[in-house]
Amino acid sequence: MKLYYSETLMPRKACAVARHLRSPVDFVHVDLAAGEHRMPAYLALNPNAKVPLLVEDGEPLWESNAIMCRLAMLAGSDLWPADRRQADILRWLSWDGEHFTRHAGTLYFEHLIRPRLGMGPPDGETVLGATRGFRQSAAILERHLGRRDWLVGDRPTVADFALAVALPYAPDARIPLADFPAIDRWHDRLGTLDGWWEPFPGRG
Ligand SMILES: N[C@@H](CCC(=O)N[C@@H](CS)C(=O)NCC(=O)O)C(=O)O
Repeated sequence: MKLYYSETLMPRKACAVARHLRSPVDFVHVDLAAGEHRMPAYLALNPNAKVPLLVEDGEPLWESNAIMCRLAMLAGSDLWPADRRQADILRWLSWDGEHFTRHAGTLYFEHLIRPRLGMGPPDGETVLGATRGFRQSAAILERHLGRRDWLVGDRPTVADFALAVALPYAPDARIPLADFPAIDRWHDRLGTLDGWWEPFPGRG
């Protein structure tokens, strides 16, 4: 099984879960700056030209959330529990893509990726809109986490790995966490899990 990744946000979810579960994957680094994700051989596996990508028995699976779930299924892990909690997890994953990590991801892109790719300084309007959007969605998450340790049930699931994915970059990405102490504490809890802080394999 091969897990194609780069050291960026969405692959971080799949890599952290793979490391956490000690999944038997071969990590394959994709150099986005060199355009490796736009090569015909890669496009044949993922026509979206994006990472991450999991290839299992020759079958490609793209989308980071689907990959986390598949890795958990293969490991028989409760990160993707085989019961009604799945609907709740899907609720948070869907919400995350539209709200929380959508805005946090924009701040990550503006402050970290733009400079890395030589695309110039962050766009002020975009940063303003994303900061406002982040605060609105963070307020909802803050209320939810004020009453519990994990997003769904009493154990971590793929939903926690997904929603918190931008938080390790919060200081540099100027993600305003200081006003959201329950989110901050939840992120500290995630930090105690194997794989969270070192999701990517060393590349010698
Ligand atoms: N919805 C996809 C998004 C994947 C994605 O946007 N990946 C970025 C890296 S974080 C990428 O491959 N960017 C390369 C490009 O757009 O050229 C997922 O969650 O897997």
